[in-house]
Order: sequence, then structure tokens, then C-alpha cells
Amino acid sequence: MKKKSYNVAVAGATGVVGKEMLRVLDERKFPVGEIRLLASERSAGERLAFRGKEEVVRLLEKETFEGMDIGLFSPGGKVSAKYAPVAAKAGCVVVDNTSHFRMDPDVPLVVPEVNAGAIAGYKKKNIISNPNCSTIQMVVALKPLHDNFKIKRVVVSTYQSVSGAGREAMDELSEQVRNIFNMKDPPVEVLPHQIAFNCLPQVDSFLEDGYTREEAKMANETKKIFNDDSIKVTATTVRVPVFVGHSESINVETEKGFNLDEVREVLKNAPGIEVVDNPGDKSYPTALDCAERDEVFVGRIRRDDTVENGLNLWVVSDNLRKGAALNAVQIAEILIKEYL
Ligand code: NAP
Ligand code: 12T
Repeated sequence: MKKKSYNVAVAGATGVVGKEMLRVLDERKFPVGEIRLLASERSAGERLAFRGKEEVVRLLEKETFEGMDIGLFSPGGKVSAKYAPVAAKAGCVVVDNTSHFRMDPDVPLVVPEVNAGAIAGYKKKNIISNPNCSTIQMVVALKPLHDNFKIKRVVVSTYQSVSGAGREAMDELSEQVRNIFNMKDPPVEVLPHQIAFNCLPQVDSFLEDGYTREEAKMANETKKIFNDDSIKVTATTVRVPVFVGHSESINVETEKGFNLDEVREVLKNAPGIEVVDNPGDKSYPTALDCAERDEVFVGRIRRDDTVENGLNLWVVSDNLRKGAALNAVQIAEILIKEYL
């Protein structure tokens, strides 16, 4: 017998991703029985509203997952590493937003529009990973192109908002702007340099080879999600002084030839995509327009005639929604429909 409702634990509920999870669960009428909001001792005891009711935030501990069916996790990589397996063992299927389990071969890495079928593999560990925000919006846009024209190589540069780095980074941008207008020194504590009126070619930390972890995630996760190691991806990830919404300039080379009308058609018909591309009308996606929206927006569609079968795209999405909370809740919806 199917359950009528499911008990949902939100780990990291007070964070920017966790709060978005609560909004998305409510908006999409997810059949929530009990909701359990979890955070650190810093916020335990605080109240957050869910479906018009005040809920008390509890301390995330080993025992807090008893009786829970689904865990939506965004408490940071270290906390997920420790507690996702605890929740999973207690029978709570975890959808984890951190990078910790993404490349684990026994954990599916899922974007429903691309590889919903992979969810079946959750049974090995009772954990499913949500990909990185920058990867999610890119693979949604690439999926119809890969299906129709087979992608050989991708060169991507990102323009990532500060909300990707959490609540403290958003506060830091606000405070820097305020201080600068008041002739005071801007605080630099969360992001690696001043972000106000600046662009930083660093998201996450550096690896030995000169790439950042964010850049490596985009390449590795894309291969895993498409289940295709032949797709070459090279990325430059950049933090920009935007609060919400990641933008990406994506250059694609395909195996098969295409004409631009076909490209527009397959993008328009693909799930989760909205094409906004009318240059005559100054019409293209921007982060401000895409914030609080669910779709992945694609514009500036044009041929790159410096290579055979080259294409340029501008892809924008709300990193807290499709890039995090919405994708996680979509996974949970498939879980309850097909498996729980
Ligand atoms: P945030 O705004 O800084 O929030 C962090 C949340 O984690 C808060 O609820 C915080 O609770 C909680 N937390 C921190 N340490 C904890 C602990 N020891 N025990 C329990 N809870 C703890 O950050 P965020 O932007 O929401 O992101 C959090 C995580 O999600 C990060 O790991 C990040 O990698 C991941 N993320 C993924 C994507 C994606 O690409 N899919 C996008 C953004 C973020 P307190 O209020 O108690 O501090
Ligand atoms: N460092 O989930 O800082 O892997 O924007 C997401 C966002 C890691 C992740 C960021 C990050 C992740 C950021």
C-alpha cells in the first residue's frame, strides 16, 4: 500500500538551500506528513514557518532520523558525510546537496530531465546525490543537444552568484556594498577577495592542476550524469556580484551537423528549458529575470564557425531552485511515485 504522506527531514533547514527546500515542498504540494527541521546548535530552538505553521528547529543528531522517510540534506559536506549514512541506515532515503557522495559509484547523481532512471540505484546506500548547481543547469541545456547531435566537447565559463556560497556570502556582498557607500572598508571574510564591484575567478578551493574544485566538479559530474566518459568538458568558474542566479557561457562541439532552426526546436521541446532568444528585441535570459523561476533559460543561440559543428549558448537558472532545492524535491517526487 502506498503511503498517503511521507515524513521529511530537512538537514540544514536554516540555510539558503534549506529554506528554499521548504518553499518548494509547499509550492509543489509535496505530501509531507511530519516535517523535521534540523540545523546546528547555533539555530536549534529557532522557529521557521512551513505551510503556515511555526516549526521548531531541532539539533541534527544521530537519533533525529528515526521515523523519517526522506531526508533533504544541505548542511555542508562534512555534516552530510557523517549523518547521511546514519539517516540512510534508519530507513530515511537521503537526497544530498553537498559534493561529498557525488562521485561515489554506489550513489546515483541525478537530474530528472537527464537521467531519472538512475534513481533506481539508490537502494545500494539509500543515498542520492544532487549535482552541483552549475552542472545541473548546464546538463539540462546539453541533454537535447547530446541526444540529437552527440556532444564531443564543451568549453564553459560561469558567472556564479554569491548565494551559491550560502547565507554568509550573501550577507558579505550586502555589507561590502553598504560599507563602500559609507566610505568604510568592506569586510572580506567569507569569499576569497572583495566581491562587490568585482569578479573572482575562484569558486571553491584550488587543486594541484590549477583548476578549482568547482571546475573539476563540472567536468566529472557531467560525465557521470550522461553516463558517457567521451564528453570532454573544460570549465572556468567565476564568482560575480549577483545575489541569485548563475549564468553560463557554453561553447559546444558536436559530432553530427545541425542547423540553428533544428537546435532551437530541440531546445524548445526539451523538458525544463525555456528558450529566450530574440536579439532584435534585446531578449535573452538574465540572472535577475530568472531568479525564483524553475526553468533553465537558454538564449544567445548562435553558430561558432571557427570549428566544424560549433555552437554558442548563454544559459541562466536560479541556483537555489533548479540548482539545488527544486532538483532535490523533483528527485523526491520520483522516489515516492516509483519506489517508496
Ligand atoms: P548556508 O546558507 O550557509 O546554510 C548552511 C546550513 O547548514 C544551515 O542550516 C546550518 O545551520 C547548517 N549546518 C551547518 N553546520 C551544521 C552542523 N554541524 N550540523 C547541522 N547543521 C549544520 O549554506 P547553503 O548555501 O544552504 O548550503 C549548504 C550546503 O549545500 C553546502 O554543503 C553546499 O555544498 C550545498 N549546496 C549545494 C548546491 C548545489 O549545487 N546543489 C548549491 C548550494 C549549496 P545553522 O543555522 O545552525 O548554522
Ligand atoms: N563551493 O555543492 O561556493 O559542490 O558556490 C556549490 C556551490 C560548492 C557544491 C559555491 C560550492 C557547491 C559552491
